[in-house]
Amino acid sequence: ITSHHVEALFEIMENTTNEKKNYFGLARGKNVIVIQVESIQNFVVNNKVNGQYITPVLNELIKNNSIYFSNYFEQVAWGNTSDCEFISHTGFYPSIGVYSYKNYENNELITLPSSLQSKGYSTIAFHGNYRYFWNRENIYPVKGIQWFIALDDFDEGEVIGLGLSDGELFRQSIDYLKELPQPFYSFYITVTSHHPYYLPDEYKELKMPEEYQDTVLDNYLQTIRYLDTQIGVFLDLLKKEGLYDNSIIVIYGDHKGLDMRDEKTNEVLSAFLQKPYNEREMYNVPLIIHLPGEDIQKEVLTVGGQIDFFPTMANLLGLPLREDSLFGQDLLNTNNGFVSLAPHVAPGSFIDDEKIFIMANDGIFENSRGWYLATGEAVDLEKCRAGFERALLEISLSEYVMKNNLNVEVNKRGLQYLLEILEDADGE
Ligand code: GP9
Repeated sequence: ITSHHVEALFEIMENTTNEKKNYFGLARGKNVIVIQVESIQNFVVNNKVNGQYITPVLNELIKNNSIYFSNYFEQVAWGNTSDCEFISHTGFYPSIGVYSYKNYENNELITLPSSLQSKGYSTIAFHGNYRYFWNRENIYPVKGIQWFIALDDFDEGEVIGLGLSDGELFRQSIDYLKELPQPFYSFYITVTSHHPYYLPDEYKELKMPEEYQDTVLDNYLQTIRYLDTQIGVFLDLLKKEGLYDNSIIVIYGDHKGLDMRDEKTNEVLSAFLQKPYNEREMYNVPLIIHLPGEDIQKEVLTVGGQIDFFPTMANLLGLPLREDSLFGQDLLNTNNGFVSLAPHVAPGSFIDDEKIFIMANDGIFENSRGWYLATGEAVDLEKCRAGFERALLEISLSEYVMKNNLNVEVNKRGLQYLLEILEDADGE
């Protein structure tokens, strides 16, 4: 990386930032409840199987007092679920070396939870698996999460698949929430919809058509429907305990559940969606921000990714953030989406509001694929070169900041600070 590259990046970023801040501070001072859902993809939202809605609770939520980001994309690398946490909380890319939660465990970080903590919030995370999974126990304090409630802290309860069932996780968490000083930031990592999507029969609510019975799609949709039902139960509990009205509830998907590279999965998904199951569908996860009491019902179509979560939330919560200190952008204040995709396996891939570009496995630009989102028509690859370069540059710069433990400085001084460092290096 040279200072010349960084300057070029600034130019692009400047053009993508709007001057006026819509929705700034709309949720200031509210409790924040974030549910990071295992493997949920956006195609399940407002979609039916055999005449039944897959996610009736989420669909209702979207219709009332919510902002729904329907063109939102996963950006995880080796750390999968934990990378989603890392990106969403920091506004930086995941490590493309060892997974971020290991690689950056000794860093100093400015994150969504730490920023809220410095404004007087209590911060807590709930996860129904072991505390050492993905090194969470060591990095959560670094990220400003004060209490981490993991499997051994919960009472013995229902276990499904990878850990405590989603229903049990939500139910048991209520006692902690009731005791927490408010406002609080409460972060949930669900696991029941984890591959291979095992669910006891008594919880299977969807009647699947014969052609999908016992396919991966059947199992997947059943666990997603279970999650949806449990979110409904959780919302009722929050209301009963008087915690709903003064909270915002945020729900998003961590990463894909169904891999298009698996032939059978691809076949069944393409049949179900009645169009080719490709990267556009696979990487698309939902983001819903539910704001009880706010007269708002909005679908954001701008393309965004997990890297945009921190700036978007910071705006809603009225947290002052330098616009030039992160790679993501506030999705409520831009019409110019850009998301770098698959940073570890196909770096340079990206999606913007017009097109998607997928870098070839052999790393040769000319062998890559790109198409227009509206028509599916192939795009001239030269039209993708600028986005490709931007994606690569953002990933390398982010890695540079994290490797050199510069996150706090960059948050304070902006990426301009990086430019100065690199200029010095160029001069040497
Ligand atoms: C376990 C859970 C699953 O802690 O977060 O992680 P994944 O295997 O999906 O990365």
